[in-house]
Amino acid sequence: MYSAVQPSGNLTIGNYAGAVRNWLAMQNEYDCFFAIADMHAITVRQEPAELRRRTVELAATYLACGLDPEACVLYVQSHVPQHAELCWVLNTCTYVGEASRMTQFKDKSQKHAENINMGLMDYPVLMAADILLYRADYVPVGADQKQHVELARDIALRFNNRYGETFRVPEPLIKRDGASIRSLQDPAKKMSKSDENPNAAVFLTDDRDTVMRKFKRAVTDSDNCVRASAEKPGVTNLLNIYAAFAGCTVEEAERAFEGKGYGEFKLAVGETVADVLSPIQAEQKRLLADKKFLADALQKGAERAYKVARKTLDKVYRKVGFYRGE
Ligand code: ATP
Ligand code: LTN
Repeated sequence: MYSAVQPSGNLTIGNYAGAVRNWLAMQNEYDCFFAIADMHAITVRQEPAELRRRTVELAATYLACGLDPEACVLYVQSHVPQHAELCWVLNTCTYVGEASRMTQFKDKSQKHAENINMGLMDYPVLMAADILLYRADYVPVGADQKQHVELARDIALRFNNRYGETFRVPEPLIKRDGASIRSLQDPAKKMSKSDENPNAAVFLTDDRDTVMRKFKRAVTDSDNCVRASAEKPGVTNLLNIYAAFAGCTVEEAERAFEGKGYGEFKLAVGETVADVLSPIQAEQKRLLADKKFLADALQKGAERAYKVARKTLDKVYRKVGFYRGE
């Protein structure tokens, strides 16, 4: 199992509901690799000191959410050089046409029109390298990353056809509930940690008052009936969030709020989210006070990742015909 998050900002409840939450149950069942994708993060401009700080903070968040560095391999992508090396080889098995058709590339090109760099287009190929290096069968992600995992599958199949059986062909694992949390200010957009409107996203670091305020201001509609439907994207989003954080289904949440108004519903969503966040925040704070522990844990993670990555890359280099000395 392989997944990653970019240290491009504070984690949102979207990242938690769509990704990290689902990893917790899996860490004891599968061989799991979870990375901090700092090489992906620099495809949009990052302030170097901030990127460094966010990388450690993300490690602390992973642990605070309940990932156990003994049970899974937790590491920073740039600590393992094979990611960039495999990406180069996979670039030669990826067509410019398919990379430029990726939805995220098109979205980010629009959002960062002044900086459409090669890395932005190469993003899914680096992601394929991440996944294929560890021979992952499953990739638990939010719905927005499905297209990228599918591209990784195509690249793996293409390489295997050209050079002989080398890679496992991965599958995306996308939970129905919580896979696509929307912006609280514009449900047409996904909630994103790099949204410029601070009220659009609830961050794992937001205190109770901030969480309550953001939900209170969340966009809904005027009919005051708590039901999920395509015509009510704002309320549907809040129901999804409630279900993900209360640990129930959307149908159960609808039943719980039958006959109740939006005011009461929004309060309950806020309380439920804040109740999940407060122990995570306390633990993150405790962990961040011990930088040495975090650095050691990440170094051990990188060593474990490196062993697997090196083996795969050696095999790839042999398959493509790179001279290895004998
Ligand atoms: P950025 O805004 O910097 O592009 P992001 O918030 O979209 O970042 P990523 O680092 O790209 O977050 O994603 C990390 C994981 O969280 C991925 O598995 C992704 O699918 C998931 N994810 C991101 N946003 C959401 C969301 N709104 N709902 C559910 N899952 C999400
Ligand atoms: N692009 C992913 C983060 C990511 C990832 C991965 C996810 C980088 N490498 C490998 C799954 C597998 C994102 O969530 N935006």
